[in-house]
Amino acid sequence: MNRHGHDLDRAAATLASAAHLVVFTGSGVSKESGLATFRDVDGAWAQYDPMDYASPQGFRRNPQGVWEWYAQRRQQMLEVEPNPAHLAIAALENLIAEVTVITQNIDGLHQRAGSSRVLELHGNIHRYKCSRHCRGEPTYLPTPDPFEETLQPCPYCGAHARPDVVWFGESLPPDVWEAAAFAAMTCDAMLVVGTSGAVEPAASLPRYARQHRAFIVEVNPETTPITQIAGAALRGPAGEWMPALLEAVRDIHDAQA
Ligand code: BJW
Repeated sequence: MNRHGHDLDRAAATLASAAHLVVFTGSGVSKESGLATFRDVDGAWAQYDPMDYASPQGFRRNPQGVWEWYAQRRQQMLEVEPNPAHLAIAALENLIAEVTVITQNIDGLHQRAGSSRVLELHGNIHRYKCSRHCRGEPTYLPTPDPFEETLQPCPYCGAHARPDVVWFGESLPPDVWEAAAFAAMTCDAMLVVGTSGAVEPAASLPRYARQHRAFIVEVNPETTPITQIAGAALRGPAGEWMPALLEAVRDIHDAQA
C-alpha cells in the first residue's frame, strides 16, 4: 500500500473512533468552488497588497476601493456553490457525535453545505458593522444590497460602514476565539483543510490540539508548518480527499454495525 493509502486508513480510523472532531479550514477548502486563496501563486495577494485591502489603515486610505473589492468578492461568493469538500465535512456530522467547524473563511459556504456548528474566526462578508463602532464594538448594521458598489454610511453616526471581517492588526471576535481555542484543546481529532497556517492566532489552533493529544490530519496539496505535527497527511485537493475520507469513515461504521 502506498503512503497515501496508509494515511487515509489512519485518518479514517481516527475519525471513526472520535467523539469530538474539529475541522479547521482555510481558503483552500473553497478553491474548488471557484474562490481564490490568498498566498498561492494565483491567490488574492498576488494581485492585491494585503495592507491596502485587509487592514484598517488601508480602509482609512481608500475606503471606496476596499468597499468595491469586498463587493466584488461578495458577488462571487454568492454565485458559487459549496463543493464536495464542504459537503463531506457537513456529512461527517452523521457519523461523529460532535463536529465543530472552525473556519478562517468569510464566505459562508460551510453553513450553506449544512454544517451546523461553525465558528467564523475572521468574520463574515455578508454582515456589516460601523467602522467607528459608534454603539459599541461591534455595532452591526442593517444589510445593504449585497451588490452595492458605493461605500455606505453607518445609519447611526454617518461614519463608513464596513464588512464584518477581521483585518491585520485587529483582534478576532473574543467569544468566537475562546470557543475555538476550547474546542481545539478538548477535541480527539482535528482535520486541517486548505490553510497555509501563515496567519496567527488562527494558526496556533492545531498546535493547541496536538499539545492536548488530539490526532491531526492535514488535507492540502502542499506541505505547511502544520505538517510537522500531523499524524496523517492527505496531499491533494480537498474536493477529492474529503469525499474519500468520508467514505472510508462510513465503511468502518458499517463494518462495526
Ligand atoms: C488547497 C487547495 C485545495 C489550495 N484543497 N487546499 C504572531 C506571529 C507573527 C505575526 C502575528 C502574530 N500574531 C499576530 C500577528 C499578526 C497577524 C499575522 O498573523 N501576520 C502574519 C501573516 C505574519 N495577525 C493578525 O493581525 C490577526 N490579529 C491579531 O493577531 O490580533 C491581535 C493583535 C491586535 C493588534 C496588534 C497585534 C495583534 C488578524 C489576522 C486577520 C487575517 N485576515 C485575513 C483577511 C480576512 C478577510 C478577507 O477574507 O478578506 O484572513 S488575511 C487572509 O489570511 C484571510 C485568511 O483567513 C487568512 C489565512 O489564509 P489561508 O486561508 O490559510 O489562505 P492561504 O492562501 O494562506 O493558504 C491556502 C492554502 O490552501 C495553501 O496551503 C494551499 O496549498 C491550500 N490549497 N488549493 C485544499 N484545492
